[in-house]
Amino acid sequence: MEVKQLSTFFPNAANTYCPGCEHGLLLKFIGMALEELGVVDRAVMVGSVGCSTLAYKFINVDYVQAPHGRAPSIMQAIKLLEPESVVFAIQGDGDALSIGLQELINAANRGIPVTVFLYNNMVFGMTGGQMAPTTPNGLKTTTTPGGIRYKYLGPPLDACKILSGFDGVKYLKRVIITPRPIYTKDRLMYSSKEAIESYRAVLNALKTQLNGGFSFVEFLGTCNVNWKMTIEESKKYVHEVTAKMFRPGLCRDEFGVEK
Ligand SMILES: Cc1ncc(C[n+]2csc(CCOP(=O)(O)OP(=O)(O)O)c2C)c(N)n1
Ligand code: SF4
Repeated sequence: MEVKQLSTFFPNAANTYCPGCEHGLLLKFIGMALEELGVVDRAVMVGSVGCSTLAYKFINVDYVQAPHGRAPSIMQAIKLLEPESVVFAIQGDGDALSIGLQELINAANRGIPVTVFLYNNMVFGMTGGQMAPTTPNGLKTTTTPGGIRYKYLGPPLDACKILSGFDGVKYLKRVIITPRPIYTKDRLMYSSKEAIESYRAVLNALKTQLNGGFSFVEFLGTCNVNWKMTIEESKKYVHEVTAKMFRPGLCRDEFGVEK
């Protein structure tokens, strides 16, 4: 079978994400969606800070690096200067919901048509697994080695709940990007359902931007290295713990792009 090389990516770039991480999957879905929509030539990625920044090594589209948490502000500026551009960022949960929450909220309130893809792995991944505003009760992090306790730190921030309060947001969805482990009699396999749903969410978010609306998708992913889990354990964790806390689903589709 011939494997088609996506023109959105530099050929032969070596993968620098950790094995088992879904950051690379998300980037691939974005490239596929840009090609399907025929907008690679006018795509601009704004790099946030965190492991999503590694994308600049792979994706062959215009790229602007923002300071930590400031991607939504840079995205709005690009869109206002170049209205024909298709502007997106992948933000980590630490980037978007801690240092950058103010920028995100103001972007959602204004509703300038740009797209934020949130990769929620519930820790600060790139810097070594510190607690994030999304860390669940019990998960041990490098800054909370005994595990988070809501009693002292409060419950995790829910991005979709926050953004659903802003009329500027025209497409709002949470999906699981982590493949579910499937145990058969003699082997471990992984479900492809999550990949299909994640790809559709990427496509629909970009379609919303092309229709003139602000779009936001949260992807529930892993960081097995910092969670100190095997790849298999981390993927189970997302399905058994994360998805019960951050419920996947469509919150808003104002332009009906899901139909
Ligand atoms: C102003 C500023 N403060 C701190 C940092 C250090 N820093 C780099 S990546 C990062 C955490 C990113 O975590 P997250 O956004 O959750 O992304 P992940 O790496 O988990 O995908 C931090 C705090 C920085 N680069 N700039
Ligand atoms: S540190 Fe975590 S989020 Fe970053 S590439 Fe590795 S597994 Fe992925």
